[in-house]
Amino acid sequence: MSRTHESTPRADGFRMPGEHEPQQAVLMAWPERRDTWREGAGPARQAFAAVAAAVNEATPVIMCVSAEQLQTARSMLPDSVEVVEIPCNDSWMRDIGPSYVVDDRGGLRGVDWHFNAWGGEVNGLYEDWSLDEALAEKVLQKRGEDRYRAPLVLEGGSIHVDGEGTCITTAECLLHPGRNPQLSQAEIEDLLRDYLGVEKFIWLPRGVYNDETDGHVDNILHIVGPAEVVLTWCDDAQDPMYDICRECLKVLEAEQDAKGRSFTVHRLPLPGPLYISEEEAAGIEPSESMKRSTGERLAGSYANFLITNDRVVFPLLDPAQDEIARTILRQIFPHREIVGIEGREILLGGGNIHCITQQIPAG
Ligand code: KQY
Repeated sequence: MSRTHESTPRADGFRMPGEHEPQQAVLMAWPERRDTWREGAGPARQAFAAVAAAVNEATPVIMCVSAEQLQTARSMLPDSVEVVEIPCNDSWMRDIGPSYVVDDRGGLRGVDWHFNAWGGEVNGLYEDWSLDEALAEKVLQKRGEDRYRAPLVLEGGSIHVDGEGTCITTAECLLHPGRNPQLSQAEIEDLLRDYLGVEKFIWLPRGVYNDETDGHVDNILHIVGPAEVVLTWCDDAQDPMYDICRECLKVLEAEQDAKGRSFTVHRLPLPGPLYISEEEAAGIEPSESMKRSTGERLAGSYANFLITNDRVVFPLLDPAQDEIARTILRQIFPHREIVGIEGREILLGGGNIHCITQQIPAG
C-alpha cells in the first residue's frame, strides 16, 4: 500500500543516493510514439530490448508497457524482465519515473515531480503528457512504495546527485521559462534541498548543443563517485560543443562538492559530430513540436550511460570513438563491467541509455 507524505524527504531523513550506490531494480518504459521513433518504433524497440537485456544481467529490469504492446514487449524481452501494464506518452523513464530517496534505516520512497514534456506551453515536445505525468504515481502504487509529490516541474535527467549532498545541474534547463518561471534560482535550490536531501548546487551553464531537453545535465556529464565526474569533451574549435564543455570545466574546477572536495574531471570524447540521415528523417512521422529533419545535428554523448551495480551500460554511437570511450570508462570503473549497446536509435529519439532508465536504489 502506497502512501503520499505531506512532509519532505529532507524533513523525514531521506536523501537521493548516487547512481554508483547499490540498486535493487531499474525501471524502463516501452517505446511507441511514431513522431519520436522511426518506422513505427520497431528499431527503437530492438534497441530498448537490448538495453533492458544488458541491464538485466546486473540488475532486475521492470518494463512499463501499454496494454496494446504487452505481447510484443514480452516476446522481445528476456523472460526475467518484469513487464507491467503502465502506459506513457513517451518512454523516457529517467524523466517521467520517480526519483528514489532512501534513509539510514533501509527506507525507500519515490519523489514524483511534475512533468510537462520538457517545456509545456513554452516549448514542450508534445501537447498531451497526461500519461507521463501519471506514471510515477502508478509505479509507486504498483510497487507499494511511499510517495512525495514535489511542487516543481523537473525531469530526472536534469539533475545528477552524488548521494553525499551535491547536486549538479544546468542553468539552461532548470532556469528555462518552460519549467518553473514563477520560481527564482534560490527557490528552485530550496525545493531541491528538500526533495533530494542535498546541500550544495553546481550550476553548469549549458548542456549538449541542440539537445531538445534544454540541455539536460545527464547528456553532458555523469557523476561517477564522490567528487568525481566524466564530462563530454570536444577539441574542435569550430564545433559549438568546444565552448560549452570548456564553460562546464571552468565551473567544475572552481567549485567544491558538499563535503569541500575538489572535483576530478575525466574527459570523454564527443562522438561524431552526428547528423540525422535522409532515410532516418523520412521514417519519423512529422508532428507540431518535434522537428526531425535531414542533416540536423544530433545531441549524441557517451556521458549518457547507466551505472548499475557491477555494470556500466553505455551507448555505441561512432565506430571511430566507441573504443576510446570504452577504454576511458574501463579506467574510471575498474571494478565494473563496461558494456556497449547500439545507441543510435535511442539518440534519434533525443536522448540515450541514461534517459530511458531509472534506478531503484537498494534501500
Ligand atoms: O535527456 C533525457 N533525459 C531525455 C531525452 C528526452 C527526449 C525527448 N524526445
